[in-house]
Amino acid sequence: MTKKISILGVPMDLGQARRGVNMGPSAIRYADVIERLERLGYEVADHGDIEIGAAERLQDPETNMKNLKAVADANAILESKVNEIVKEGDFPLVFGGDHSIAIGTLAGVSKHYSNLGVIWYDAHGDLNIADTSPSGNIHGMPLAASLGHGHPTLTEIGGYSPKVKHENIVIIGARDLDEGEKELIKDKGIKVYTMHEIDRLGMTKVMEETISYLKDKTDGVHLSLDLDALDPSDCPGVGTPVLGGISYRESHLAMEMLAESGMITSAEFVEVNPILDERNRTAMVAVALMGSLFGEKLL
Ligand code: 6HN
Ligand code: MN
Ligand code: MN
Ligand code: MN
Repeated sequence: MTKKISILGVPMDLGQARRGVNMGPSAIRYADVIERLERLGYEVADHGDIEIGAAERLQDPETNMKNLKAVADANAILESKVNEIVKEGDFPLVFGGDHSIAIGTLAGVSKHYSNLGVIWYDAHGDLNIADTSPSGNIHGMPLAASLGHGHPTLTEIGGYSPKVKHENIVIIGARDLDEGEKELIKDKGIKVYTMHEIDRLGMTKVMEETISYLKDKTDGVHLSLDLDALDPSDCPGVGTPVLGGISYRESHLAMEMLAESGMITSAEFVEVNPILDERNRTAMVAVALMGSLFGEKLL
């Protein structure tokens, strides 16, 4: 991993319905992320927050998506900022905001790799398109959009599509998938470790398999970590909590194994909503996981 980390905050809350997730980047900074990473020997540059437009009053009648234009505009800006960071040779570390921002992060990163891998650590698949979405919320669509599925306003951000191939992604922690998402997973043979596999195999095996699945066929790997992958008892501050999630300890182990693999080239931590949280706990978990991802050791 490079020794320079560039942080970008994306106070996006237009990809879903619960206000407060726009304060995620502040909550993560308040949990002393910069100090934590600096202690590990990194040079950390905080590029501040991207500006997010206003919510649209009406759901787009044609597409059934909420705030399509504002979400797309912010993601286009995010794409160019992330692109610059990668060009500089720095490690892009993005703080959300809701998960719709993964569209822009991946658009900015993927043009620098011919075979980008993605680890999608999430209770959800985020594989909806407007037609399969039960909510019209774009935060349920970013992985589909990055694979080239859905509305061109989302798939074409950065001017190219797709950003990632179906065989280069691994979803970890899934336990709430919509029907259309399940079909896409089966149809394309997408690699998914649901909670069932995590219980059955244990996190060690899941991460060993994930790392060897991606290692030889990718030239970079992006980690997109939605805090709702973790159990709500560890991370209550998320907009779409789902019971029966990955524990804090298992997540630490997963991050430590990714650190050892040396394969992660960019990362984002999303869906931290301090309004729904208990004493900033979810942001603190996010920062602790970042510590492990960047090589923190207990001894
Ligand atoms: N997230 N599958 C549901 C939907 O509305 O499409 C939930 C999506 C949650 C998205 O947590 O990033
Ligand atoms: Mn998500
Ligand atoms: Mn590419
Ligand atoms: Mn989720």
